[in-house]
Amino acid sequence: MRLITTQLARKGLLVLSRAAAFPALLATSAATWAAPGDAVVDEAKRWVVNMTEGVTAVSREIFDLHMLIFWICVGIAVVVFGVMFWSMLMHRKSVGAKAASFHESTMVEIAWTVLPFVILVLMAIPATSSLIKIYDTSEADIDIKIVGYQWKWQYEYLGEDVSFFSNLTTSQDEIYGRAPRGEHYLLEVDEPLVIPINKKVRFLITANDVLHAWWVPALAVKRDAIPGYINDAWTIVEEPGIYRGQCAELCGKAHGFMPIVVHAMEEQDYNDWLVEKKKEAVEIAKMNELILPLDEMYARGEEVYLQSCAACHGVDGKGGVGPSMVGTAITTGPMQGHVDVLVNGVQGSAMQAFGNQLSELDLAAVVTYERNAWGNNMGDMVQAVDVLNYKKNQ
Ligand code: HEC
Ligand SMILES: [Cu+2]
Repeated sequence: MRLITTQLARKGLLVLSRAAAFPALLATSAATWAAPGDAVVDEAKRWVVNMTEGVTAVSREIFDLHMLIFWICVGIAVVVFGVMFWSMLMHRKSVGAKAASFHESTMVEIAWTVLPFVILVLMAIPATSSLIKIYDTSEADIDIKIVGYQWKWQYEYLGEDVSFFSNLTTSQDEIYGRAPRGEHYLLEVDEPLVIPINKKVRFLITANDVLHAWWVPALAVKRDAIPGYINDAWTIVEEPGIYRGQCAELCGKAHGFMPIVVHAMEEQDYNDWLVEKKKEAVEIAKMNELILPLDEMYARGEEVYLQSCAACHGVDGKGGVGPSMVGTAITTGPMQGHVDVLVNGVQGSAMQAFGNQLSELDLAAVVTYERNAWGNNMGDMVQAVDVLNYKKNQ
């Protein structure tokens, strides 16, 4: 009996220590010191000690749970250390204390098995109820598919024909210390995810290449993005504002360079934005019919290159993760092959297919740029319509 209770007691303690770790795990999803939304906490408060409360009912609930468990832990610590220090002080040898000679008290062993168990169950009740809420993605007003790429995010508004990529806009100069860092260093993008406030937005999260994780602390949303799987999460933001986050799964060289920016706005503003976005898509389609002169294609191509390619092929085209673009068989070879690499990528390498990521015009521009930049001086060019035809005929 005694042996059994001792073992039980050990297990009890083990379970208790696990239980203590559990809220901490939960907490990371709402967490902490990374990048709270601008509307709630200004950047100066970025490194405060405690978690931020966030801006949704769920994030506040996770925060409250975190505080509750924290105070339970504090209570346990006070009692345990209190008894320990009191015993050491009051029963020390110099005041003539005599050690008791009993061994293995069944009463005590049962108590320290049952007590942690009860505490554990009490902690599990609110934790489970929060978990159930976090995972209840039913009855959403808006569905947004989020796809992680090396190294950017794509947002697709399901049923709305609106889809775009969100790229880091922090300049290479800031990154390499040639310019002072801006306020939102590495937490700024060209196109934020836009959502309306007070609507249930469901995120369907997946990845195109390797594991990523979509994490916005202020919304208490953190979900793995896994190729071939779709994970879901949801949020209802109550306050308009800009909330920032990051990829939270080590995904390669530029893992730290694929931030998330969520712009929550009034429903009317959101609807206006959506209409504007749809118009833009029509305009892009129209632009694909344009025939532009070389200098315009070159200038546009340079922009595209710096935004989408320079991270791997280098600002100067001399390479990095990807090979040099200077005078290669592709960049100074037949046009067809060059367009093919861009549209279809190179299977099994970091060179992804840009066919669906960039407009035909941008694809044509970047090919034109590469063929004429860095002394490649081919003097030739591709137009959007050529890329369009290439796509159609393959
Ligand atoms: C994630 C890193 C990455 C990004 C971003 C990237 N590339 Fe690449 N690229 C590569 C790698 C790696 C290769 C080599 C593929 C192989 O052959 O194995 C490559 C190959 C190429 C080639 C063929 C090179 C040759 O001469 O053999 C071209 C052309 C090219 N990329 C253009 C681009 C352009 C234009 C962009 C931007 C729209 C771009 N790449 C974006 C990694 C990247
Ligand atoms: Cu990532």
